Amino acid sequence: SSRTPLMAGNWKMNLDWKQGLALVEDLGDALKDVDTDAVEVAVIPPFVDIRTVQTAVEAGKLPIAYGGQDISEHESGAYTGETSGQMLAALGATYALVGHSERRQYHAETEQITNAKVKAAFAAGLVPILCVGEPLEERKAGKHVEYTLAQLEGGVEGLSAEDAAKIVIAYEPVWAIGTGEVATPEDAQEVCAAIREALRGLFSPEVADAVRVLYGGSVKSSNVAEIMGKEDVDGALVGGASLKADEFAKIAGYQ
Ligand code: G2H
Repeated sequence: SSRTPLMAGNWKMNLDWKQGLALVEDLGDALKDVDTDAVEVAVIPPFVDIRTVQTAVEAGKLPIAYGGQDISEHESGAYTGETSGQMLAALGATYALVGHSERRQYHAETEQITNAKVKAAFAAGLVPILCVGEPLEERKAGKHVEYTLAQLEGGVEGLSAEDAAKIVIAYEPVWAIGTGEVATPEDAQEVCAAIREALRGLFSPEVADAVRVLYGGSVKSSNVAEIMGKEDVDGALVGGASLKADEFAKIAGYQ
């Protein structure tokens, strides 16, 4: 396809600024062998590490994009603890992660909130990476596609086709996150294809063709190639395995 693969490393709540700096330096070296024109590489660090990433990128030491793990649905003002899209954009960020299952689970993020955050990201000139995916019970009940598509529809509601064509969707089955349990490539393909098909109906064939759909959940260098071999999987959202420079560079260079 004409979609450039995206390998995004979600550091989650790991690495203080010194550890973040060390990883940024290691990553600069480790990525030297990776063709970063053929695959887009991004990191999604804690907010306190973003300035470090920006500095390395601006110095030409790190050929990657970056983003925030969350974004406020509000523009600015009295929202203690929140980070606005404008603040992320001013740091040179490209992406904002929205609706990660850990946010949905521990911070009660509803579809209404993820939709507001998706819109806040676009309003600030950022690209939202909207995470969707089913818990184990839905998978066992055979309702995983239905459940995931409901999250997708809620998250993209009211978007223009122009914005929708830029969004990134990350399919992360909750039972495969940080558990070492990886969805099979066929599982990933089934839902990623269903997401693309849904986008066709919600927007247009052009939007469906343009949107990158990532898989996330225990992706490692040893399993990334077979997952990436699937037609509708356009990249990976990588958690644990993105905290080591060599491992993340191997994932990015899966080709
Ligand atoms: C899923 C993923 C990255 P991990 O949350 O967002 O994490 O690769 O550790 O399962």
